[in-house]
Amino acid sequence: MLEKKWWHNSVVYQIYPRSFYDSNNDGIGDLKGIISKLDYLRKLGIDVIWLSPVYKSPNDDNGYDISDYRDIMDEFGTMEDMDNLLSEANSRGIKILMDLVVNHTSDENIWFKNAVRDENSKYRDYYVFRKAVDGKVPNDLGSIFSGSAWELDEKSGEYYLHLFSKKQPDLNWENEDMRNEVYDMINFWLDKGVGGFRLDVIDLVGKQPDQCITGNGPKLHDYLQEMNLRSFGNKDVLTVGETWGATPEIAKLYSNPNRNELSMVFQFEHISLDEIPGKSKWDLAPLDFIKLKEVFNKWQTELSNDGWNSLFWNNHDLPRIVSRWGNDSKEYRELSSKMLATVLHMQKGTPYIYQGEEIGMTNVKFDSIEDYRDIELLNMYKERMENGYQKDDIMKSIYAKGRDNARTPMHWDGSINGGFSNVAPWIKVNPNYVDINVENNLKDSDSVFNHYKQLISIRKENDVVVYGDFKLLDRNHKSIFAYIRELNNERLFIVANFYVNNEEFILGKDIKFEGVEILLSNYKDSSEDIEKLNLRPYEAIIYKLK
Ligand code: TEU
Ligand code: CA
Repeated sequence: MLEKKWWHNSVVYQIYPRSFYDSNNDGIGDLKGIISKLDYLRKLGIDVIWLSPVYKSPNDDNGYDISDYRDIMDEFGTMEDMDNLLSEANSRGIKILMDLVVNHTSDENIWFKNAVRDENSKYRDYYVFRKAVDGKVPNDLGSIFSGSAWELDEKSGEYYLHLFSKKQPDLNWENEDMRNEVYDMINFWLDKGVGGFRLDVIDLVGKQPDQCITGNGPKLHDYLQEMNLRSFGNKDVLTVGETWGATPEIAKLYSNPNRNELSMVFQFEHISLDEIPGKSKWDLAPLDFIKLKEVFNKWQTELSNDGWNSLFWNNHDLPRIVSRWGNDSKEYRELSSKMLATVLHMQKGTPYIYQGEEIGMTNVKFDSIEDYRDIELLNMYKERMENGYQKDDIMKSIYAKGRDNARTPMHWDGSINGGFSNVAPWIKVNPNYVDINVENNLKDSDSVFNHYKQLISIRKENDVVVYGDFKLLDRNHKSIFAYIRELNNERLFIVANFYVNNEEFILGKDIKFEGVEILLSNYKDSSEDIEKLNLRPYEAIIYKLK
């Protein structure tokens, strides 16, 4: 039996501070802006906020390049604002997760500056410097943001490793002093009362660059057990690792409570199902829906009591789900947003909502590459232009997968810039803010916001949503996602039409029941005749079986 934890029935809301709310009209979201919106989040019913990085940073990768782990980014405010955010959130029963980016730092971090300034300083070994090989880079390792993962340090003639941008030098986890400094820093934030951490690309810290091993290196879990022991292990916090390469077997290594590593991980298997296998996220393919069900089914059933799932469609690196796998046309945007939310939130695990998802925000299409800001996308654009790709094709990839889709400012109301700021924001707003915004959502009892709110309260009121077993139904149905959740005598039947055509669903005879009650639907008049359902476009229903 799984020991119960507070984060088992929690719902997390991710804030990308730069784009959430600008309190002082300089075009950049900030901590005071977040504080002023806490009551909005309380209305939604979330328990935890995951804050994307707010530490001091030159913003080569919007804060994922940290120059000082114990200070706050100037544009976002001060440490006093941060302390206020913590106490204001805590007083509303909301915990704050910090984003822990410890695979790399900024090249403007004092550690890296020392490492470059003096080859004999102890900081040199905090990073990964290697001699040139035949006057060239040490090996073929590539950066996730295009090009080589090695950058020349002119001063010494050696190369340093950067799996992301060249302003994000990788830390060397083999170095014990460096690890100790990281643990001290984690304790600094724990002492401030944070509710936990989201660990950025944590699967990379066991890297063995000389063997070209990056993810899932041999000492990865030793480091995590050491981190747990030396920092958050004796605190009742939520820790979630970002692990792109995780399989259920690997996820159990991280999240089996007996192993004292993390509470849970983000797995990305479902997120890669619309790209050409073996190529990059930019190489687009239609979603394989049967595969999607298979992947969820695997994760829902295989962790069992030896680990815990996270549930998400969106984050600051991913396109908006309604544009991706729903339908963002005027007619179907709300219906399909609610359908996607229902399919995800009734599964077993801790759900994560990314800012704007709860009002059905969509992808954006800027005509000009000049309007984009994300380093990953801009590097890819440059590389593909140089390699002779057609500009139209590159833009198609950006529209479908670019990270800036998720990073345009939050839409608060129909006023200029969606009420995010009075001045031109750091990145343009999506022009559809006029319709899609918080104010409209709060006014309308059938809004996407209110659907999310109800999904959260169904989770809170029904243990079966939190702990029930998951059973996928009719796995080969080409349009319908249906499953049963079961705990003791409680049963829920979730059925959703993923597509725009009407679809029929026949319930298996093995499922016995005496009556049904509809807990939630995205249509007003859904049928209770569940033995044979005719689902309308994107119709999604939660039934309680009696
Ligand atoms: O993301 C890790 C990561 O691998 C992503 O950059 C991913 O490859 C890409 O966005 C989707 O293909 C984390 C952070 O979430 C991301 O924002 C950072 O840029 C990155 O780490 C470096 O810190
Ligand atoms: Ca501001």
